[in-house]
Amino acid sequence: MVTAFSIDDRDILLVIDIQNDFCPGGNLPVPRGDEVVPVINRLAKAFRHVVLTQDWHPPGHTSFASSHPGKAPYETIELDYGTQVLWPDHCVQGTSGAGLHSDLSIPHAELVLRKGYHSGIDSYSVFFENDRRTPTGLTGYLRERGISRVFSVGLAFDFCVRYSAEDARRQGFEAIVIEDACRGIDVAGSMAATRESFAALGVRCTTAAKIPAGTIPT
Ligand code: VGL
Ligand code: ZN
Repeated sequence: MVTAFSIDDRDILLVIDIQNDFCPGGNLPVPRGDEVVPVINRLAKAFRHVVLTQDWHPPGHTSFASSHPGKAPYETIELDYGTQVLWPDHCVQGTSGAGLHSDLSIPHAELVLRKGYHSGIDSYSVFFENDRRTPTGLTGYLRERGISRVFSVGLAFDFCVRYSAEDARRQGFEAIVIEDACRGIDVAGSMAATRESFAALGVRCTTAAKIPAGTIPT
């Protein structure tokens, strides 16, 4: 049994893409995506440092099936940087679908990081875009602030949470995913692939029960 984590100032909670479009009723709903909101609100009270992220696409983004005539959502396409899953239009900049879920309540969050704003590149990871070369700047932000452990939660487990946690690990942080504060999409075996990849890369999984209750903001 894993003992409870002790959370301190070198830890950060990365709250990934808790946006209306990824919740039931949105344009790219993750099944039961909204269920994680109260769990994340509670977890956030244990972390002095919290970063929120938003998927933030311009209209006509290359990840949208509608940008590729004859293609349907959830099909794949080959782009310069490799295979890309095509999605329904979602999280278009400035729309209500791109907004954070209205029940998310983390007033002490220190940064809201937007990603996916280059029209020709998708960005699942909050560290690097899908070309695997274009940085978002988050590595430098975390290093400069003395962070050593990155705890990830949010949507979707098998896309943005997966790629973010893996990149955190590759960038030299300890990476922990709080599984019951995530929900997945599961396209073509992506849930199983995520678990295998986490094991290979040293991304650890835990549950919200292993994070002691916190009282931040005090
Ligand atoms: C995501 C698909 C497309 C995510 C974002 O947040 O996991 N998935 N864009
Ligand atoms: Zn997206």
